[in-house]
Amino acid sequence: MTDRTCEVWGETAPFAPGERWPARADSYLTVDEELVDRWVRSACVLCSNGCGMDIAVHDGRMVGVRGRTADRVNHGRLGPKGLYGWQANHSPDRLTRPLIRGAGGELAPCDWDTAMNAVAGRSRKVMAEQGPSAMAFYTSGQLFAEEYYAQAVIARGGIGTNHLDGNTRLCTATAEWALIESFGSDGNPGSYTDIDLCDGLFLMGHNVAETQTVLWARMRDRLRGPDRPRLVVADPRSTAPAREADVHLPVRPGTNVALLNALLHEVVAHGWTDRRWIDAHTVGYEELAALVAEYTPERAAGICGVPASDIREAARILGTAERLVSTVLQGVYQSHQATAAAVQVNNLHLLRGMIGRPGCSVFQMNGQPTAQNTRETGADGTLPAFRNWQNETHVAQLAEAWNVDVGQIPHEGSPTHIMEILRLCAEGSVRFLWVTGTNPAVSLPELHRVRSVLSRDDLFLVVSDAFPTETTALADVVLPAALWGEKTGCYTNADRTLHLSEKAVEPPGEARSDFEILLDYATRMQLKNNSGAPLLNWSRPQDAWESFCELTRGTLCDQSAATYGKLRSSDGIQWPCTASAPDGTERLYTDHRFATAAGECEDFGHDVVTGAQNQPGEYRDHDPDGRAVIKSAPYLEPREQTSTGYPLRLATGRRVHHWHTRTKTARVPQLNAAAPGPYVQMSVEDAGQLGVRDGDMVRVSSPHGTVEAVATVGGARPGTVFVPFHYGDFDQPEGDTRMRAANALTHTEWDPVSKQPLYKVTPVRVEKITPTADGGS
Ligand SMILES: Nc1nc2c(c(=O)[nH]1)N[C@H]1C(S)=C(S)[C@@H](COP(=O)(O)OP(=O)(O)OC[C@H]3O[C@@H](n4cnc5c(=O)[nH]c(N)nc54)[C@H](O)[C@@H]3O)O[C@H]1N2
Ligand SMILES: Nc1nc2c(c(=O)[nH]1)N[C@H]1C(S)=C(S)[C@@H](COP(=O)(O)OP(=O)(O)OC[C@H]3O[C@@H](n4cnc5c(=O)[nH]c(N)nc54)[C@H](O)[C@@H]3O)O[C@H]1N2
Ligand code: SF4
Ligand SMILES: [Mo]
Repeated sequence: MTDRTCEVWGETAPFAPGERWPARADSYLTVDEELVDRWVRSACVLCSNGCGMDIAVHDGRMVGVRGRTADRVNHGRLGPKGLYGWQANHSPDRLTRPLIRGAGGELAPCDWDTAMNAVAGRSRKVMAEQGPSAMAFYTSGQLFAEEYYAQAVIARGGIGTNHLDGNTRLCTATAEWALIESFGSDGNPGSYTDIDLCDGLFLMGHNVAETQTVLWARMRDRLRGPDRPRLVVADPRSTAPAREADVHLPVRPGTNVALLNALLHEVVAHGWTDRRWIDAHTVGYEELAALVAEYTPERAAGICGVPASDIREAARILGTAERLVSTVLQGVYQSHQATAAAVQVNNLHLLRGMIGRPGCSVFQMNGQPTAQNTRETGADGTLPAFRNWQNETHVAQLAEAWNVDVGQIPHEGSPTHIMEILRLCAEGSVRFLWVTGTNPAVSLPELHRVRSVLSRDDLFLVVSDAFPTETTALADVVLPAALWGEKTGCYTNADRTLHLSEKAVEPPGEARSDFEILLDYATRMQLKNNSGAPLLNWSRPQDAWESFCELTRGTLCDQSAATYGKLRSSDGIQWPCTASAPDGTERLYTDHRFATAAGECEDFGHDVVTGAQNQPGEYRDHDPDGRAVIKSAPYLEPREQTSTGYPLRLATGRRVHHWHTRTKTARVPQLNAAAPGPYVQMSVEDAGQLGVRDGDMVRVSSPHGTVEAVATVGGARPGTVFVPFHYGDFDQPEGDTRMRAANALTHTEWDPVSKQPLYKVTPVRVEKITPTADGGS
């Protein structure tokens, strides 16, 4: 079989607008197909694309995967992570027993009773001494919906703390908030089938070819087919999509708002707007038009470092396309002014009336496979099923569904974001933190600070993971978790497609699903509803799913007809999925009525420049009542400026073969071999000036820390440095003490609206490390 770590996207299958994307059955098996005992329905969990796949089982073990050709998302295709990634489940160093830190300071194996009694016992002690707001939970974008919902009910309805967040905060908090600010609610309006129909495609800070390989295959097959869409890519690096683009805008990192304002300037100036549509379905147009009038292509060219003529040409493509699809991801979300920039892409679609109809959508993209569910179930910065914390009726609905008092559910302020939770830990006011399915000791910014907070003596740290990680090393109790394939649950991809993933094999040793662990905790904590019954009255994930779906009834994300039975017989269903739309709904807002009415909206929104929260009274007085809200913003410079000491800008991010902190992909032979170590990508010009050649060892320094790795020269605009954030120290070769984690360089700062940390605008300098005579450095 072809080595798909090299042939990342596989063969092209060009297709014309409106045709079905040809199917292709990708598979990888480690045994002969005849030996497969059964195929178990699932979907990939190694990015937000959510490709439908089956897991092959032989003798009680996973032995491979195959894409499902009928699935609406991938038509059978799988990328390298999807094909090979499952092998991590078999890693010999899986956590198979709970661990507890003994008097000597070492983590030692123990039984579940001992571990869970320690967790519940400490919870009760902390709550008795300091109250529920000394308790915090930090979850994931990689568990299943049922698990997040259990977590949300425990924290918000049972413990009564507002300190519950997900690592989705680092990931797609800005997607969530950009959708809320413009349309009143989370949930991407369009469908992947819009890619099959579009004649204009805009990728804004999204390296889709490496980060959602199957989605790129779909785009590429349109680009290679008849009537190809015209493609605009904004990215400081010449990524694979940039190389296929009609216009590539290699903007200076951190200048997105200036670029987008100039593109909107051109759209308005040339009358590429749909005024009737704007007047009927939006508010805020006049302010935007007045503001972008100042942003000529020449002015933006000076800020962004790209030719004004290219900005004009890009605007012409976006302004004259008849069916436009735009995607936005971390090049926007992890920069300063993240939400302010992301909503400008929504505005492009609103100005052109290109939303809620075939071939037209903005995708505020997701990254993690189940981040959408973290957001929908209320396991991050919003309440479950898109309930607005400032809307008393919404909070009362939750209290009724859970049969608890309204006062039990904290809603005096916006749910606490992780960077704030860390600050509370550092201050000693949070003394219990349970981290599930995320590795903050590598993925949060300003690592030395994060690691020192997580190591505090007065903080009881519980970590649920499947592998030993940099974070489990700091824990007081480690709980061994079952992984995907070893448990059942649902998740939703970036175009609202739901899949059910069934348990294929038993977890190793004593590992348990997060669902079981959370139910056990709720029992030990004796969490009860007002009738004295268990607050989480469930025994199986299916019970939690049914309960969650009931809570969504009547909301934008209504999933009341998406039963396990329905999902078992489907090839991916897009919510809303209701009695009147049992097979799901391809597009939201087809009637051009948005979710902005005061009684419906998920949040009253913010000033996208300052982050100031809108107040309910003020919102109701100017109720947009179903119209989308156009929010404008002037360009502001990043707070941390480049200087003679730190003349370059560091953008951190991803490469195709690795997943995040590599806890899975470092344990997959094919993927690890394809990308064994970190590197520092720089422009030919900067490297030339510093005398750095490809393969030289370099040191990158920021005001916050230092990283050392091999230089890769080329592919970035001058002034930009790129370091993948995948490499921590858990598998660092013995004796090698160099810091490899990109987050040693980043700092503690976040977007004022979404509270997403800034990972792509750090000022740095690069120096060549001269090898010493003995070969060391
Ligand atoms: N292989 C792989 N795939 C993944 C993941 C993974 O770890 N590995 N993670 C998944 C997750 S959780 C996420 S969130 C997604 C992220 O997916 P992406 O957002 O596509 O990935 P990144 O590499 O973080 O950043 C995208 C691009 O932003 C560009 N960029 C940097 N600064 C700027 C700027 O100021 N303006 C613009 N316009 N662009 C800029 C970078 O050069 C980079 O190419 O990927 C998902 N898919
Ligand atoms: N510098 C920099 N930093 C970044 C980013 C960047 O671009 N640059 N990107 C940010 C983004 S977008 C993201 S999404 C984050 C990702 O950051 P993390 O969430 O820290 O990354 P992962 O390595 O995916 O960590 C997930 C952990 O959960 C475990 N796990 C997997 N499945 C399960 C399960 O079912 N149950 C349990 N209990 N554990 C499980 C895995 O073993 C792993 O240790 O990093 C962020 N940090
Ligand atoms: S594109 Fe994403 S979901 Fe699809 S196979 Fe690759 S990693 Fe998995
Ligand atoms: Mo992410």
